Amino acid sequence: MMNSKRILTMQDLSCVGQCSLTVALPILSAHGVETCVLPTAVLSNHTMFKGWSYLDLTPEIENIFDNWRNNEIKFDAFLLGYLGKAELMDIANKCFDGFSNDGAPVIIDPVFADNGKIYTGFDANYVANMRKLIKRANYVLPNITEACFLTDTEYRENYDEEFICSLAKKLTALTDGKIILTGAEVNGKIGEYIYSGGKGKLILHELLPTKKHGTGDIFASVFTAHLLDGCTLEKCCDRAALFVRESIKITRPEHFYGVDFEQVLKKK
Ligand code: PXL
Repeated sequence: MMNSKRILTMQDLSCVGQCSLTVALPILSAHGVETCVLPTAVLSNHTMFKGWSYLDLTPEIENIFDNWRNNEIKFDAFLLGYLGKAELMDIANKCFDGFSNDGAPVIIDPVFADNGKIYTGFDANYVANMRKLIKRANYVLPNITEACFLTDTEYRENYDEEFICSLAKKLTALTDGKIILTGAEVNGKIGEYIYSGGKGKLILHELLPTKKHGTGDIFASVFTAHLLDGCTLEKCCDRAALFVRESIKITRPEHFYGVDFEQVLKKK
């Protein structure tokens, strides 16, 4: 299907790491979406390595906005991932205010925690600002850990559908957007809990024995590509989860910092 949408994805550029922009850009482009980027920072590599350099691009963003304004550039959708600094959330709001075409959806993957822990470099202030930012989201895609932090709920290793549903309901106090809780592990499977219009639905897929870095960013990108194609939320999740599964399966076992998603993209 012809898709002439122009999306802006705002996240960091990790030079090495197969995450954030180096995932979103190829995946969205390959799905036929014109993909523009707003890099929030340049990192030598993502923060799961032993060390990294970090160039904050926040001071440049006003210049970028000035030029977009002068050139009358607008976007049909926004996908936000790892931002890096709390002050970027206000900037994100300015970006939606200034550069949205009518009805442009805002898709936010909060990206600040996983497996019960907040990522290095983030703190309670970042979470507090993210709580405010997701108010603007039409679609918000936290994992279970992020949903717990956002809703001040104690994280649990093991949970059931009722717990997931309670997280989704608590999130409705923070956003009117549709909620897609990702990485929900129940009954030996993994899936998403879609909560929209007061109704929740858990969809489950095969759970693979290995967890890999960057798969959340892949999920969000494939999800967004299908959303812009007009697919149902269920189909967006199914496609995104399948893409992640195929990426994990194809990845060389010795590859420690990401997944070989390029091999999956090549086959599409
Ligand atoms: O995949 C999420 C992500 C994105 N960008 C950077 C990260 C991480 C997760 O650790 O460190 C820089």
